Amino acid sequence: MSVIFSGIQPSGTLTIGNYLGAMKHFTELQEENECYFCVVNQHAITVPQEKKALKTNTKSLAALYLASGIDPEKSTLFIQSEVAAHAQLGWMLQCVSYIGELERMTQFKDKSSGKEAVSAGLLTYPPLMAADILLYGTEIVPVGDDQKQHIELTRNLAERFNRKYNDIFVMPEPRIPKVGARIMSLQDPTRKMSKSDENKNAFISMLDEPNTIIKKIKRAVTDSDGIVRFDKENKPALSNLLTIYSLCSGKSIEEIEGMYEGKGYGDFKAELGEVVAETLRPIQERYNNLINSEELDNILDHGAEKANRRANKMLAKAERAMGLERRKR
Ligand code: ATP
Ligand code: LTN
Repeated sequence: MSVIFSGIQPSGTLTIGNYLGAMKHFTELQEENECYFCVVNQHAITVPQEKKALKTNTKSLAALYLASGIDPEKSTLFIQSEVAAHAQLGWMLQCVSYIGELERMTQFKDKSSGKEAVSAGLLTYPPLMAADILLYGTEIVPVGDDQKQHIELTRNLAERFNRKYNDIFVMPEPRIPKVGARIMSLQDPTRKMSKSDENKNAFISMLDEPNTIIKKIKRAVTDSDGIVRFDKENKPALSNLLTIYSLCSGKSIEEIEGMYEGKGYGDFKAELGEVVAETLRPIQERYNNLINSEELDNILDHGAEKANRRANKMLAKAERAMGLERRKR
């Protein structure tokens, strides 16, 4: 039994990239482990968010966790801002971080490039993420490929803190899926699918209607040779669609290539649309039952209580180690 922690930002409606790269794997892990799943709303405000949308997206993400199979009896599901220890330890870890190492983070470079105003929070995002992870004694962090660098930094900060103050933090390991760790944009296969993409045709949202899904896949960019074959180098767009097909249907890539031998992209795309819509259908049904229910609020209240209890213990240890506590608690 290991301690597992992961977080997702409520910065829009989740895409099938978030689902196939991260969320889908959370439900498997909760059977055997002690799991914490978090809606990281304090991470979302590192870039401008509209107040009403942030509130809606926060609840919607919590409902999607549950709809995709997170069981509140087995896992702790909570909202980051409802557990103050995250911001508290986050600050302490900012003071252990160097500006240079934060400036080297790819996500910071991507999200700040070309922007006129960049918040200080966007730069100090990784120590807050490190706090999320380290507060629970986390051993495994299931994430998509893009988060590898942040987990490496978390390990460096934990090691630095342990060496300098006291050996209190557990070293976390990333768990990145072999297939689906980086689902690409449907409009530009060189960029990852992102829920904050301005072009809505670039991603499939987990709450898109079947017709929208089918349309978006029809419009997805391909290439001109008309052969359904996996070749990441030379056919990145087709390879991305094949990956999505395989993960949603449970069929192997070779099997799918065989099914479409001698057929064009039209048939392949139409059937892929159906397969994706069918994967999301039961999740959307459960989501619709949950989104306005009192049950959702009760689960989140209970989750925050459990997370606070656990996180405050590690926070007290860290404060003691740094000399921030006046009296022994
Ligand atoms: P944004 O698009 O707003 O920057 P994001 O989708 O990149 O957000 P999160 O919502 O916080 O970021 O990501 C949640 C999880 O989904 C993380 O584990 C991340 O690695 C994973 N993830 C994000 N995009 C993809 C993708 N295209 N393919 C696979 N996994 C992904
Ligand atoms: N940085 C992540 C979201 C995130 C996270 C976490 C993931 C915040 N805190 C803790 C795993 C563990 C992202 O942008 N996808």
